[in-house]
Amino acid sequence: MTDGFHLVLDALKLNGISTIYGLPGIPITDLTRMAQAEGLRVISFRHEQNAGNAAAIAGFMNGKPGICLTVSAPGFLNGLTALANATTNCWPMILISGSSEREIVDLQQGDYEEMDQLAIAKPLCKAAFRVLHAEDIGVGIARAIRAAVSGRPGGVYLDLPARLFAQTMDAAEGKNSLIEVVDPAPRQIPAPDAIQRAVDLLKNAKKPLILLGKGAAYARAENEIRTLVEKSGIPYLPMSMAKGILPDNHDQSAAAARSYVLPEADVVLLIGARLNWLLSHGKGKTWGGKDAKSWGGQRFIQMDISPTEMDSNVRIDAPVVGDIGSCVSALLAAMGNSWGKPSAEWLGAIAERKTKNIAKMAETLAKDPSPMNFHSALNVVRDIVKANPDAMLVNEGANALDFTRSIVDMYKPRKRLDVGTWGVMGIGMGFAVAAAVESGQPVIAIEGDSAFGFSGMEVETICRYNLPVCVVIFNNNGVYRGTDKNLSGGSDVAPTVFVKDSRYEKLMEAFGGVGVYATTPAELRKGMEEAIRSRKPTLINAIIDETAGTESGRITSLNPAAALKK
Ligand code: ADP
Ligand code: TPW
Repeated sequence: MTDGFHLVLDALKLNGISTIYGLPGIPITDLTRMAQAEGLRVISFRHEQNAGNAAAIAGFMNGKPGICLTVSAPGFLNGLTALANATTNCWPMILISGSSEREIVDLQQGDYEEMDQLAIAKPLCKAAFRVLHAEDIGVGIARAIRAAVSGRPGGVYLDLPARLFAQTMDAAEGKNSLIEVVDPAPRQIPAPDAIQRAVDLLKNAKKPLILLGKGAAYARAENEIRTLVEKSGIPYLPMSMAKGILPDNHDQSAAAARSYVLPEADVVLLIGARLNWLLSHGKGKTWGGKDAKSWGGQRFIQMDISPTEMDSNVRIDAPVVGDIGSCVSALLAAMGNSWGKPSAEWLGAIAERKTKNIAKMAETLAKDPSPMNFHSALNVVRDIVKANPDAMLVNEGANALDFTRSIVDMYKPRKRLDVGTWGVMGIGMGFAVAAAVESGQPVIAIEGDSAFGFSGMEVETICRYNLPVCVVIFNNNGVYRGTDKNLSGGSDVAPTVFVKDSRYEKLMEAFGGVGVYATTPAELRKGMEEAIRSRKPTLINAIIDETAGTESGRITSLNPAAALKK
């Protein structure tokens, strides 16, 4: 005989899933024990949101669903933020939660941790399923996997009521009921006429630009993209998590001339990037429009697996629907050797801005103020990442995020993991754990002090599994900075201000890791080098000038009060 517990685990294993991120309790404690016994790796967290974030980013890194396992109602809800975030970012993840007895939940009779979890999950994820009978476990898991990874990837909720686990069935029948999913994320080949439209636009472009998004990183299409970029000679801009698809020091990167190329480009090829708020919705002043809402005159080609993404913000003249690898390959085949290089005038103007901006940045980075500021600290991080291009970089905060993104070059794809489409705080330690577990590489987490607080307790998890994670907290005594004043003049500090000179490094020491208190770039460098060399869990409390940050980092203008000030 077999039972629900084992059928769930066997179905996961059959589909190549080897790690579960979760937090035990009724009704899934035994499932976590049995999972370990069956050879799965179970990474047990201190809060489900962090386990969920770990599963989500494992999905991004591997292109197969990361699994988060939680208890019912409150545990499920704690995991749900991560599930919604995974869906928003188009990352495949499956949140599996135990749930209470259906009959009692549906009559609202007050069961232990009673909640109609399936109904609550549905609007927040790509698909949601419940399995009531042991013989359906195979189908339930197959459907969850397909829903998570096919087409536009996303989060899937799988509801497993407590009673399911103890159901038994004949072992051979059970085995036969499981499904090994064949081709879970089928390639989607773009239509030839769609490619032709893209070719026509590109051939007539005077100032073409390629924009790479994290969908392109997810699609593992770096080889095709490199060929496209280099054969076409077209300058490109990487979105945050697309950094490293091509190395950031590539000649054709226009990142250092972003504010010049966006308004100037005439044809823009979007590859796995949405025209959402992060790209000013494809219009307005960023794009050369005359006011906040007007079109800048660009013609867009968009490569994306989701047909309904097209025209979501501005007109897409050449929609190319398919997986990125297939789309880029088809474009390359259609162009053959007929690429003419973009005009010397366009490339020259970009090069000129790049050179100027890079020189300006080098000057800023070379300064050594006391206390440290974001630049002098990031100058160190930049060197360390350059020397360790295989290391994973996790990044959250406001200023800590924006400055790291623009200063720290990435050299390989899918190494930079950050706050993504929502700009959500709290991904830090969950991402760091998964980054270490999934890659085996050292992890550097650059964290604002506020951002770190959302998941800080997972430093115990990092120590427990002895993960090679180096957390660097840019400590400027608060959210954005530490200098706000209470407008009432009362004795409470302002809402953005924390305890001054907090000793975050002692948190890591509390669990046996290494704590470093760094007030100079040299101390920061030494701490990071040692962390990478030793692979010991390390937390560096990097003291940053508390006046250094700006409100909301680069997105100050999104604060409603900014409109009042205009
Ligand atoms: P960024 O934030 O980097 O700009 P987005 O998350 O906005 O990127 O966009 C990613 C896009 O990539 C989504 O529209 C998604 O549908 C698309 N996408 C994800 N995976 C693939 C894939 N394998 N092939 C094609 N498009 C994909
Ligand atoms: C779940 C709002 C955006 S950035 C940030 C908050 C609270 C922290 C900024 O301070 P930090 O970084 O981390 O110290 P720095 O370098 O600027 O000093 N809750 C969630 N998500 C978001 N985005 C917020 C709140 C926010």
